[in-house]
Amino acid sequence: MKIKWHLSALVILSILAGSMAGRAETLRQAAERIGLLVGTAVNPALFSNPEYARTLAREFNMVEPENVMKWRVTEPAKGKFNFGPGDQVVAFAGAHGMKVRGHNLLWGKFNPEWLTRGQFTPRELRQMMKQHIQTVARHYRGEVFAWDVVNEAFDSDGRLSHSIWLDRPGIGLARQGTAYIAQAFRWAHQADPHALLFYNDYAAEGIDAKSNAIYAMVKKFKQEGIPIDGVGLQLHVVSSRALPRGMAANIRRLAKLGVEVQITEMDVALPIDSNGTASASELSRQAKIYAKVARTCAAIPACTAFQTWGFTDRYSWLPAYTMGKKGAALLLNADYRPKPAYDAVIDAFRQALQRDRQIKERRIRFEQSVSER
Ligand code: 9MR
Repeated sequence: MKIKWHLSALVILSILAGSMAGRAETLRQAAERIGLLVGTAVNPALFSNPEYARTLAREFNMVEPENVMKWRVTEPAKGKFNFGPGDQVVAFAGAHGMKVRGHNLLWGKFNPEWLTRGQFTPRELRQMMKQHIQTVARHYRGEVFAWDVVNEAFDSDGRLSHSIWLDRPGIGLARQGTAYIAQAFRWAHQADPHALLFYNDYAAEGIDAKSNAIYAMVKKFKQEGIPIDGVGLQLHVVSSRALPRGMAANIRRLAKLGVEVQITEMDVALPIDSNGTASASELSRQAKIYAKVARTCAAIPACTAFQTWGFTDRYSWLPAYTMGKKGAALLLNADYRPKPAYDAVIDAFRQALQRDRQIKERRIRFEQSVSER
């Protein structure tokens, strides 16, 4: 009788604990012990799915809308703002004690057609850029703690990408390099003086032409008093390629300029079969890649957040983007079960604490030094 009771209790317990049975702590708990934000991109249309919502609230202490704070959604017609979906993200975060990272105020791509096809003059564009940045940043004042103010403005060779804001036709600063980016940061700061303001980009995590250009920009902004607080390193990586060299050195040199670094969009794309499944060896290769990035970030006080671009393989931008060739890129599989990468990231956070018992305090101190700028 007793044995039977124990058995059924065990069965019930493991059903309750679901896929997390046997694990000592969640990602969120492990991150909090080292003062790190652990986040994910989210889609508020999925909050009504109980498994999505439950997993999200349990595993993360930060969320970032994957799409709903982008220009196309927030200003779908000129001067008409739509904050509904973004507000849902803020409400979810509030209900579960999570922070909200805003993404993004300005980007040269994926803008609404009324804007890209509008044939506006530089003067008009300047006015629209200011209005957009300030209306959105003001709406979320006190709710979004950090903004990607400008997203993906550089080419891989370190030159500024052509865009509607820079030179097509631009806001009137076409031959002045990063001046339009500086302007975006000034306007965002006016609208929300307390939000941390980030420049965010991909393939700029190691030391190369692109990250050098970003470094040079941040240095210049700091010298000129342009309000920049951080650099977002996206970390969209592919399992078949080695991680960029010099990531720790890149983070450290940015930190010396007095800015935070956040890993903002990590995923590790694997080759998948027609069911979306990756091989066991690919999954373990993926775990190693995640571990390396998580270890690097967790150990450096200036690295204040580790975020992935979604959390379940069920919803990832990659399969659609690669026409079914790549996917399985996140920490949980399509059934919300933890993958080797999930355990590897928790282990990385734990190791950071074992190696440096003061890491949490150091991170908090670094954050304070940035917000006191
Ligand atoms: O994952 C996002 C996808 O759903 C959108 O269609 C796309 C265009 O808005 O943006 C994707 O997210 C990108 C992010 O905003 C910036 N860095 C690269 C991300 C993946 O493409």
